[in-house]
Amino acid sequence: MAGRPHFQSTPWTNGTPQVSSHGQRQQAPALSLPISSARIRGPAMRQPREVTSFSYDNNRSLHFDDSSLSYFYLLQDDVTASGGIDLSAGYNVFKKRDDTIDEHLDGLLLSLVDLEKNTRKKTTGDIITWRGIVTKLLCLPYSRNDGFELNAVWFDRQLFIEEDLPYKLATQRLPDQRSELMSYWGYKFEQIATIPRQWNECSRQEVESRGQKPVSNVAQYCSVVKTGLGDVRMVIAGEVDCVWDYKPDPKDNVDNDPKLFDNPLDHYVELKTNRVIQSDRDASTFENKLFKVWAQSFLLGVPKAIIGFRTEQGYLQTFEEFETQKIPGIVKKSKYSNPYTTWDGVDALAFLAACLQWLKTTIPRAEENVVWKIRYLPRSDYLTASKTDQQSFLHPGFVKWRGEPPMK
Ligand code: 0WD
Ligand code: CA
Repeated sequence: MAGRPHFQSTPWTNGTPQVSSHGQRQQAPALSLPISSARIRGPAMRQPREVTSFSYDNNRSLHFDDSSLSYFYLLQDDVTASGGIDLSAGYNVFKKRDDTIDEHLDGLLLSLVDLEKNTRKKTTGDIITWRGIVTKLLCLPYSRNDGFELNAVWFDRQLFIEEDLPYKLATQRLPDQRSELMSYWGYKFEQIATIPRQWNECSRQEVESRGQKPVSNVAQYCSVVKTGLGDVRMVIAGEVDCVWDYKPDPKDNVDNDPKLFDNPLDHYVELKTNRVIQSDRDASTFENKLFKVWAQSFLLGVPKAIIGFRTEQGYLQTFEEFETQKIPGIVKKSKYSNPYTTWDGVDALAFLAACLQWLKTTIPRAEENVVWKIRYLPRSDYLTASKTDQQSFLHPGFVKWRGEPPMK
């Protein structure tokens, strides 16, 4: 599959008339990417590689270490014996992060400053962003109902992309009580399925009382990964829920020999909850969700997802492991897959490759510090790019660091 990307003949840009899916000619907006046809088939993939990691503590302070990394610990017997673990427990004392605070790319950029101070090397890559943003782009061909806006800026010959939080806040559906509770179940599951250090380093008390403390989504552990698709190299950071067993210490690790290298990414696990599957409809909904789990985990090189299945009332009944690389096949083969929304991982990646290439080549790289807006309007077929007069959103500490002579 790897090798020279094949460019689809459909041009992407500059008001070129596009043939819509109905065969009618439509005028594309300026600087736009047609989502239904933009593809680079069989793009070369780079194996994701962790370059650093960082943690937010329970007060949302940043630490350039693995202090908020969790370890998976959940026994099926414990789940079964309890007759179902109540995931609503402690909802009234949930410590929820204020998601109206705009953090831009701050955690990621400051972790790069820390890394680069230590290595004395600039972190290479064309695009630097959060994993969640790339997940949105990867899923876009199959996920057309929600609009979004991104801000993008070239700086120091790299393209930085963030989500526009004011747009997100202004357009997101106000969560009703039930969806607030359901999202709490996800965090509660993370809490009861993990411990703060390896099992043999935790006291029995810490292990057994892990479900008693208030749930918080303030602390997070993030991995920063170099990866790439087609001609575009990326540095992406994403939250990692836990490790399966342990995280290899880079100091003890051999990374110049692939046979001896204990890759930290191989140990990571994504946690999710889903309702227990009782009907074809449940199965079809679950398979759509699995595809998003695949997209999210695949981008960061997370090999495993563990899904906690809960009842309609939020009682955890069981959990199951899914290997990330097997998910597209599972969804494709399943007789439950909804014929109207057949996901295709290969096609989604072909779109992402075209999309990244479009971003890299459309936003003028000579115009450093000019903020561009990337827009997707709900149900439209285009991603558009336009120039703004907004101020750059890059953290001043990062800008200052990159401006210092030793980095050049
Ligand atoms: O442009 C920005 N300012 C963005 C910042 C866009 C996307 C994410 N972020 C932030 C997140 O708050 C987080 O600190 O980046 C960091 C890493 O995020 P990510 O891994 O790129 O985000 P994503 O892949 O969308 O989500 C992963 C997890 C979620 O878990 P589930 O199981 O639902 O995928 O990150 C958490 C959430 O647990 N998360 C959040 N938690 C609280 N508030 C938020 C949020 N706004 N967004 C993601
Ligand atoms: Ca999760």
